[in-house]
Amino acid sequence: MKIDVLTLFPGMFAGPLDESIVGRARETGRLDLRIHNLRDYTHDRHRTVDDRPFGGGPGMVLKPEPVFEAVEALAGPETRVILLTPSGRRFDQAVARELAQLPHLLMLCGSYEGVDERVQEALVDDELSIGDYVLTNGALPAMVVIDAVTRLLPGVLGDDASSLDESFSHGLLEYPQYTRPAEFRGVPVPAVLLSGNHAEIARWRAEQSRLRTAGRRPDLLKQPDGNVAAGETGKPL
Ligand code: 4FL
Repeated sequence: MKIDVLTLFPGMFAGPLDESIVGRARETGRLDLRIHNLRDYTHDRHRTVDDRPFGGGPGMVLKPEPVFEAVEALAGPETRVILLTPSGRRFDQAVARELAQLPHLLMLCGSYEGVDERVQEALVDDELSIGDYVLTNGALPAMVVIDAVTRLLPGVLGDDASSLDESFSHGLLEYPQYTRPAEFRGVPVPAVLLSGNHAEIARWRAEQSRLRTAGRRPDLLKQPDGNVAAGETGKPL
């Protein structure tokens, strides 16, 4: 997959996307990620990217000209142009799965100020929010989306760390995990996990997932389309 990012803060992307699984996906060519400075698409001496809002009010608004020029230079017919904004649809695992199927994403990071509405109208295919809070700009949300999408790309996770058997792929929270030692500071690992009885272990884990989800995230049990387990098998939770 190819991902282009348009941002006022390209330096924020150095580091997080060079490490770990995303770093390896880039090294192996499964992710072709390019970070672009929106200021490079200005032409005036001050490299102006924003201006005061018509109608008054606080803050500044991203000007349309550099954004149009950049998107027209970077997007093709296969591109999904995504604006990261607190007023977008909520990003979740289902959206990550949807985006992971696409050949090319162009992610536009707004500033806290906002973007001239003509950009959304003419250029943006999809507006995404990672949650109900306001950040200083859209760079961190873009990195969150890139991370969640990259680990779903073919060949990025090994069989060991398959994305199929994990939290949210079933629409439920993950069951508790333990590793050695079998007793730590007087606290034992649940005996069933040491039993070698794989059917019993699977039953215990499913039960733990259900209890955990009901206790911590009852909202997940109520939204049918976020829930792959119910949606695909029709089985009751
Ligand atoms: C974007 C917050 C997506 C949450 C400021 C500029 C934001 C954001 N999700 N805050 N963009």
